[in-house]
This record gives sequence, structure tokens and C-alpha cells, in this order.
Amino acid sequence: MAGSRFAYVRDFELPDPALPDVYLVVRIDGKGFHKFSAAHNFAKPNDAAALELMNCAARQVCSELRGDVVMAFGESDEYSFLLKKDCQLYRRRKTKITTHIVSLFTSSYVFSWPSYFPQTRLLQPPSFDGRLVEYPTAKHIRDYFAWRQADTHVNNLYNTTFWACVLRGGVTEREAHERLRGTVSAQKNEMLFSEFGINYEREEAMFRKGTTLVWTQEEANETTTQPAEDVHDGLVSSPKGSQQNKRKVKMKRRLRTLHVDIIGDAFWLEGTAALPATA
Ligand code: DGT
Ligand code: MG
Ligand code: MG
Ligand code: MG
Ligand code: MG
Repeated sequence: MAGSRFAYVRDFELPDPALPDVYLVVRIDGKGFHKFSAAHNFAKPNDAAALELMNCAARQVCSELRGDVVMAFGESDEYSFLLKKDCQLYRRRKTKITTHIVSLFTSSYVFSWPSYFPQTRLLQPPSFDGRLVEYPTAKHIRDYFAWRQADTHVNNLYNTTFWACVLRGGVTEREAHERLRGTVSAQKNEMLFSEFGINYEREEAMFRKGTTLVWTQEEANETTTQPAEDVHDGLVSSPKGSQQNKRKVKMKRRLRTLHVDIIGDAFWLEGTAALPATA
């Protein structure tokens, strides 16, 4: 009833577009996952199945929004999604973008739960909050992801040492906190090695580095018997006029799941780079 006397309430629905031509990052975080992980007996300090389930839900978001999400990074109960600068999803309306990602992630998490926890019934409905932040330059984006991965490192080194003290060293949680208070990374590394025989650098990369999802262009490896003239844009071309049958190279996008350093330059300079070189 567009013309009814009630329709004026529509005027209260204000638009909330993101700035044009800036990167958008949506970060979601599990609500009360301290309790949720305890209720479902997640392994301490890292539950590989729980993290893989997070990765699976994030891959679903990346695939659904394949034209807009160029990269994602996850650790613990959080995931960050980077949307390209010229993203036009929901005409850049911030709440629509955020709520869609949060909702798709959450339903995928529940949908895929039985595949990762076949023996554990989901005891309560998990939920995630979300926020959208606008970043103007590629430097901000690199620093953003460096910030999240540095956080992964700091938390994981602390948690690994803490749980080694409790589970292997037999001290109480309070005593473990006391022992770790004010220690720097080198001291935690040394404690792990000398007291528990753990070489931190050999711990699982997914725990130490978090998970990065990124689209790459790869050869689809198709062959064709088309004459070279028929080969069109996006395919490897041959010299004009050549009647030779040529191998047609189709490029295909593939979502890769990585556990690598994204603070240094290498990740951003390789073919996996999520930012255009000119950004
Ligand atoms: P929030 O986000 O304010 O609603 O509260 P929480 O409880 O979700 O706290 P947050 O997000 O700062 O920290 C994540 C919690 O999730 C933290 O207490 C540890 C837990 N967690 C995440 N991943 C794992 C895991 O793999 N194993 C275990 N045991 N716990 C985990
Ligand atoms: Mg939170
Ligand atoms: Mg949380
Ligand atoms: Mg968290
Ligand atoms: Mg509708």
C-alpha cells in the first residue's frame, strides 16, 4: 500500500552508504564463544575442527560473494572479509552488506556443523556480531591484516604456553596466569621449549598464522582444436593468420586456503595478492 497514510514512516529509513572508492572490511566475531567453546568441549587452546568449520563458513561467504569479496582472514572466533573498492553490493549500503555476511556466515556454520563435529550435537544456536570499516588505501588494508595476524600470534603464543602449564605442568589456571604475567615472547618460547619440549615454530601453521582465503587465477587446462583466429580475449593468442591448432588456456578463479605470513611483503607481491598493484 505505497500510497496509504502510513507510508510516511518509510522516510525514517535513512540510507547508510559507504564512501565511494574505498576498501570495505567486514569483521565478524562469535558472541560469547568462551562459553560456546566450553559447552562443546573444544580442544584447548586450539580446536582444529572448530577452526576448520569457521574456514568452511568463510569459504561459503567468499563463494557466494565471489565478485566482491577478494580476501578473508580468520582466527579464533572471528573472520575479516575484504571487499573490493568498487564493490556495488546493495549499492554499498553498510547495514545490508554487514547483515548479509553475518547471516550467511552463521547459517553456514550451523549447516556445516555435523560435517566437522559428527559426534557432537549442537547444544545452542551460535551467533556472530559484525561491523563494517572503510579504509581508503592499500596501506591501510595491509596494516589491518597485519594487525589481525599479529593478534593471532600474540594470543596463540600466550594460550599455547598457558595451556601447556596447566595441562602438562599441572599448575592451576590462576598459577599459570601468574607465571605468564609480564613475560615477553622470547620467555614464553623458552618456557615452552625447556619445560615442555615444545618448539613453537613447529606448532600447526593454522594456529600460528590463522587462515587466509584468497582468490587466485589459475589455468583451467583445457585443450581445443579451434583455429587460432577463433581464440578470443582472455585466452592465450597465437600469431595472426596461424592455422595451427593451439592449446586454449582458460583462466579460472580458485579460492585458496592458506596459513602463511601476511605481514611481510611476499604474500602481497605474489600472484595471490588481493590488492591491485596500483591501489
Ligand atoms: P564476545 O566476543 O565479547 O561475545 O566474547 P567471547 O567469549 O566470544 O570472547 P572473544 O571473542 O574475545 O574470544 C574468543 C573466545 O573463544 C575465547 O574465550 C576462546 C574461545 N575459542 C575460540 N577458538 C577456540 C578454540 O579453538 N578452542 C577453545 N577451547 N576455545 C576457543
Ligand atoms: Mg565480540
Ligand atoms: Mg567472540
Ligand atoms: Mg573473538
Ligand atoms: Mg526482501
